[in-house]
Amino acid sequence: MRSAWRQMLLATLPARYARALGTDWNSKNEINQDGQAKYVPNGLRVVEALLLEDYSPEDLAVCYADQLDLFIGSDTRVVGIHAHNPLGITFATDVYAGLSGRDCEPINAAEFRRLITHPALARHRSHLKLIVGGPGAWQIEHNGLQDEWHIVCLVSGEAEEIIRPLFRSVMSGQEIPRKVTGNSPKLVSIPQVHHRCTLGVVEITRGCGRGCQFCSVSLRHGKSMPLEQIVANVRAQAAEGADSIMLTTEDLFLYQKSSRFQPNVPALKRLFESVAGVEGISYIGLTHGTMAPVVADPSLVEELSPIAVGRSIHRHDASTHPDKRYAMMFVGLETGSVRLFKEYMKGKSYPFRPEQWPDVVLKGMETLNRHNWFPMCTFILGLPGETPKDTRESLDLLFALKDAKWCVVPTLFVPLDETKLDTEQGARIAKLTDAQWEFFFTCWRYNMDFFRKSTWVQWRFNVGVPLYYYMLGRKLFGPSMKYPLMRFGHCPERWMRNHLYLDFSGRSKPRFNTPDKVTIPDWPHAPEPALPGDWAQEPMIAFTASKASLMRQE
Ligand code: B12
Ligand code: SF4
Repeated sequence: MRSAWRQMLLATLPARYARALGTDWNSKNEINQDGQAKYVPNGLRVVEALLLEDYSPEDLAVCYADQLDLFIGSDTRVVGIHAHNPLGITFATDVYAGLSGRDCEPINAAEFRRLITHPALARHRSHLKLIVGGPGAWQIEHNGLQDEWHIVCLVSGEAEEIIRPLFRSVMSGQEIPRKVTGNSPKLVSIPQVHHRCTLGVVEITRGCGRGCQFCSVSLRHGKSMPLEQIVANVRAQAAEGADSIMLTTEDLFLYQKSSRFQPNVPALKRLFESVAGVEGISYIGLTHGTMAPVVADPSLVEELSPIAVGRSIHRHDASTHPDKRYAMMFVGLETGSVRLFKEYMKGKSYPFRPEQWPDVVLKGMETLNRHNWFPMCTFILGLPGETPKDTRESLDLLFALKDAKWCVVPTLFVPLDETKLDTEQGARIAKLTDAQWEFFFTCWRYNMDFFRKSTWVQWRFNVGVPLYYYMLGRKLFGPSMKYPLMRFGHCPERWMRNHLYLDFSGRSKPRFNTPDKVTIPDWPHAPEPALPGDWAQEPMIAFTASKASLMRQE
């Protein structure tokens, strides 16, 4: 599967219906002749590269759950598992599985359970130690499952500087702590990867610096990877058959930026050209980006488009590119409420003021769309203290984006571990207000209208929606979801006019309009968000990503 967008969405679906939905793809992962995984998440490849500094390739295997029996034996000493989202309790994931009832596990969680309870691990428990690390490792501690799953050590945070001593301790028979948290490593500690990563992930920057309070990666120190290392990692992907690369970053426009969040267009162009120039690479994909740089420097998107759009794997009829290609990038919009924006994410709009956020979003979307960038944007519902007025402001912004070329994914606030909001209450789907339901299903109505490939699909949804409501939705969530859901099912707007906040019947106009220009304010007191990192002049080196996988030590 080459579509990140599809993988993200499928991770969130209820496992119980995976087969019916055609998403029982986990066991179809590609493997090498010896049974090892062809590609795994980049974080796991980083772990592998670090271990290869101390052990020989014969001492180590990287595989999927289905091949565990081939690699775990009486001489296995340690098994390391990568956890991206092991219990499915991050933004978005449990929301969509939750629509089918509280006891419905998302696919991510069911697959992780299948891996961690694998009989091969149980059979050899007496002589091997189980270590679990990765961005979702915190979820296991959060739900108190470390002992039930016999995990000896949970590794959180960035692990470059702790992996080797940790594994050496295990191999020499020493006790290891129940939990280790890694700090941001020096750039030189991040190794080059040896093998292929899922989706051809190649990290180009790490960390962010805009300081959003709900975000875990905001705590990572900012770095740009050296171009030589990026290209070497791209070559490692191509050498093992990858034809597409996913440039991985919290914000594409931070790559080699100056100290004031100013995009470095020449460096970005060099990056794209260098990656596109590697033999065997036909496609380039992107992970994340922010809106503010797009508005602050409109030439940026134009300059990058020949490769970002021309080498994209995505196509859509709405694109004006000759091959109908469009560049896709994840962009966190999160809210239309300036009050919530100021409270939790004011660095996101820099160099613009938080009050300019709706204008930045609208202008940024216009610029992106003009150059055939159709972003996948997230909003967070239920941020701590969100009022109906805040939700209505998000609806107003959503209304103004009605004709945009994009995908919009509503998520529910989750207090991620080690973020500034980690002690807050998470939002619950069963407690969504009328306006939040309206926001939720209006987003999916937009997506259905923009991405629908056939009227047959839409027709099936239109029929399925009332059936879902009367057979399940009403019982699980009450009447608040009724009219928003009917909008998703394309019921005539005139039936809903008196029940919903936004009126799509054409009688009212959006409150916000795309401005001609958004002016960068004069900042009298240099209010740039505090950078937690060392974006400045570190030398340069690089790193890696994952799925469910393992290492073995003989
Ligand atoms: C690329 C990416 C994806 C890709 C590819 C995923 C893949 N399977 O490879 C796609 C787009 C498909 C994706 C999907 C999802 N993702 Co994602 N993804 C990322 C992203 C941008 C980069 C990951 C990466 O390669 N990082 C670089 C490596 C080096 O970092 P790392 O993985 O954290 O690894 C380090 C440590 O964690 C540790 N480590 C890793 N593995 C192991 C294993 C062991 C044994 C040990 C000891 C240590 C260890 O060592 C590494 C070096 O320090 C991150 C954000 C980020 N910048 O990290 C989000 C991120 C990891 N994703 C996230 C989420 C929520 C998801 C989804 C669940 C989204 C959704 N649907 O709701 C899905 C799940 C899909 C799945 N299970 O495969 C969250 C995780 C939050 C959490 N768990 O608390 C993150 C942090 C983004 C965010 N800010 O919210 N993702
Ligand atoms: S902009 Fe905010 S949400 Fe995005 S990575 Fe940076 S801190 Fe996290």
